[in-house]
Amino acid sequence: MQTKIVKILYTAKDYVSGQEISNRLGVSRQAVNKAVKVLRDKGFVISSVTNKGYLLESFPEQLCEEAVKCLLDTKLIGSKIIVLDSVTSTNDYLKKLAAKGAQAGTVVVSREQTAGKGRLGRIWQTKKDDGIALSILLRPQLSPNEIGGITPLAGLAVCRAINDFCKLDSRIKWPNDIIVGKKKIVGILTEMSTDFDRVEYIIPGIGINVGHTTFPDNIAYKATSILLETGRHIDKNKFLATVLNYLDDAMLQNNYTLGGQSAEDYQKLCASIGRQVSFCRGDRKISGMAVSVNDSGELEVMLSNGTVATVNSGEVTVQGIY
Ligand code: BT5
Repeated sequence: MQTKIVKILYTAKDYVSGQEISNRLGVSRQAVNKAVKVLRDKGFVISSVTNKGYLLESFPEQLCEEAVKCLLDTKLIGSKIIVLDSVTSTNDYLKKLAAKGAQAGTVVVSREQTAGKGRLGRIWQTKKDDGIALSILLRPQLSPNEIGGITPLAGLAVCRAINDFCKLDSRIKWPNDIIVGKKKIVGILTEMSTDFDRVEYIIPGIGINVGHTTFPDNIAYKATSILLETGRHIDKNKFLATVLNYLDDAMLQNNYTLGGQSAEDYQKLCASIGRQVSFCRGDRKISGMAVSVNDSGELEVMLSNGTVATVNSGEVTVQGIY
């Protein structure tokens, strides 16, 4: 009911009487008063004037389920949203829910992670309230060898959400970083569980640097945040809703696979393409020019002998970035 009240007040953009809300929701005036009180406790600023009713003045500063839900325009992602104050890792938390049968589209978002994970056992740092850590549960009808598009599609969606909402020119550093200039603003870690030849679930986990003004010494040279890049504090709830809207669109419109228009769009936003890159094959370090990303999400690199190498995982260093 609280989400519905927020939606009514947000769409009205004017006073709405308690009676009208109770009629529209088929609940008592008392129930409406009670729900408004809960919303105020959560940080919504809702003014009330006798004979006029309620007016939504502003959303909470902190992430809040009702605020995000009211702004969602999705078919799947965000069907359920769990907002946590603190968690070890949103991916780990959601993996446990997924194993117990949680529905596709469930989103876990946390104000803080105490053991945020990067790839290959690395650490992702999420400073309380400065970062947004989120994980999304997907259950696509794909076989494990068809899921290569999920991370690029997630990157494409988040990159567009940042550029649209924050008016930034962020780009994708293949395969899973989003950068502004030469610094990382988003990291993505996709984890999955498979059952023989079927994907049971797949969880893209996304860490976004929002309000950091500083970073620990070991990453300060290569990390940035929305606040550092724009000089502005953003409305986190509106921003998160934008991210989820873009993710829903990217996953469903492309049936979770990269190809056609989405592959073209990815290439355009991919900062690695057209640059000298290096990667490892066994003990050898190989260098070449990144020329494209194929529909499986692999990076194609033109070597000096004219052959094209396909890189599907591991570390790629992009000259001039990090
Ligand atoms: C990633 O790994 O970039 C994936 C990060 C995924 C984080 C999300 S948050 C929600 C979900 N729950 C989780 O537990 N994880 C996911 P990788 O490409 O391996 O990069 C990790 C490296 O990035 C670290 O070794 C640091 O050098 C650097 N790093 C760590 N925290 C950072 C930050 N906040 N901003 C920029 N760089 C960071």
